[in-house]
Amino acid sequence: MKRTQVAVIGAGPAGLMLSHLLAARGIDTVILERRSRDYVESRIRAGVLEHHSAAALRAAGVGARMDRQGMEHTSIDLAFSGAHHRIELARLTGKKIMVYGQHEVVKDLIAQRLADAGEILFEADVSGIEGLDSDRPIIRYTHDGRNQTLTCDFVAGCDGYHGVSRASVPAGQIVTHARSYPYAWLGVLAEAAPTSDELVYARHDNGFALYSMRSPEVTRLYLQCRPDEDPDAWSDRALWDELHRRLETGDGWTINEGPILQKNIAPMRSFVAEPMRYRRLLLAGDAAHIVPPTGAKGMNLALADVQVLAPALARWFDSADETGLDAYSDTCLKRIWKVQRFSVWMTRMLHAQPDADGFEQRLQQAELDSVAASDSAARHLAENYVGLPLEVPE
Ligand code: RFL
Ligand code: PHB
Repeated sequence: MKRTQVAVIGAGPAGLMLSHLLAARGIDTVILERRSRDYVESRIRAGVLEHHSAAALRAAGVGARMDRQGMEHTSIDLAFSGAHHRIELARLTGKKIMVYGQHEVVKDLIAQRLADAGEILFEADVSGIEGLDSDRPIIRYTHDGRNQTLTCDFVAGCDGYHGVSRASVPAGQIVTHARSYPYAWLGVLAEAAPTSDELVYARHDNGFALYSMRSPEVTRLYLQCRPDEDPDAWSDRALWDELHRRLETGDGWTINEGPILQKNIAPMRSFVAEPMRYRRLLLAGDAAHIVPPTGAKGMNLALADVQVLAPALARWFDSADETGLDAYSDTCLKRIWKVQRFSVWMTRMLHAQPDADGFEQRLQQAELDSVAASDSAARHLAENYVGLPLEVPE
């Protein structure tokens, strides 16, 4: 039977960063990831790193490529009522954000784990966790076509919203809070040079649109759509026409078109599991919480969780001191609920609400006008967007 100190389920940002931070503290991990290395390294997802997340990657020694190839941004634009309004993040907060794809973060972390002789088992599908009440949990997984087991002191459930970790907790031990939204995002990756230095968040009567980027050659775009929409029902022409319509405001700025490399539907939900711990199982990242993507927070929350979790686990291994682990869930959840609130606020402010009456529509307009008209309202947005303070108990 294979054995490790912390069994990490999932090689997303949460699992990889946790394993890296624990290795730096001399703690042994095995990462079990159901997908192939190639799959996780090319999965297009988030694109924005908060100021803290970029700093944490740098401090952990995995920020060099990000600093070379990532794009530091000092502002974002809101487009509504036929005009662009700049939110000057750096002027309002003294902080910047980094536009760097999640798959690049994942690549950097995998390369570093492997260079440090860390163990990542790809195509290792976890089917169940046993013994969470004992001090030797057992993980069952299939790898190389065989049923295998891994024993450990702790299980880190970093396996996303649909993973097995949260589902392994006995009924009634974790409370979940959830909201769904009557829309989703149609994501488009295009080989087209970005024409804006900043991300553009557009509120249009046809629905929200977002203009983002992955590199000086690749644009990332999103359109609000119905949750059941078939991305293939959209021709490339129809997509570009709709993107022009929603993003351009008649001030001369236009978007570049180019070959569409990928189309996908990103579902939208809010979800929080409380607490984020059940005995020897610690949940982190999307396994514990989902925010709608309008605030660009999912990857950042995943990275924030493990910055709290790694020192807490290290304390337990060093001196059997459980105070960090006891505080883990409350420490994270306090910040997670603020981030959830911001993400919901941004979502409601910027999406066309299918069931909104005239009163709701005017409130939404007033919300946007307030942010554009007042430095303090803009600062509130900016402070949340660049990232709320993260207290990491050491
Ligand atoms: P991940 O990245 O989903 O990783 C979980 C991993 O667990 C594996 N797994 C299993 N492995 C073994 N056995 C099993 N039984 C397993 N079940 C699952 C999975 O294969 C996977 O590799 O979770 P993590 O690490 O918590 O990271 C969370 C982020 O991925 C997520 O929050 C963000 O991508 C959300 N998000 C955004 N976040 C941002 O911070 N900024 C953004 O700009 C942003 N944009 C987005 C987003 C998410 C999107 N989608 C697709 C939902 C844009 C989109 C379109
Ligand atoms: C992205 O580039 O994928 C992105 C950027 C900002 C968001 C969401 C996604 O709010």
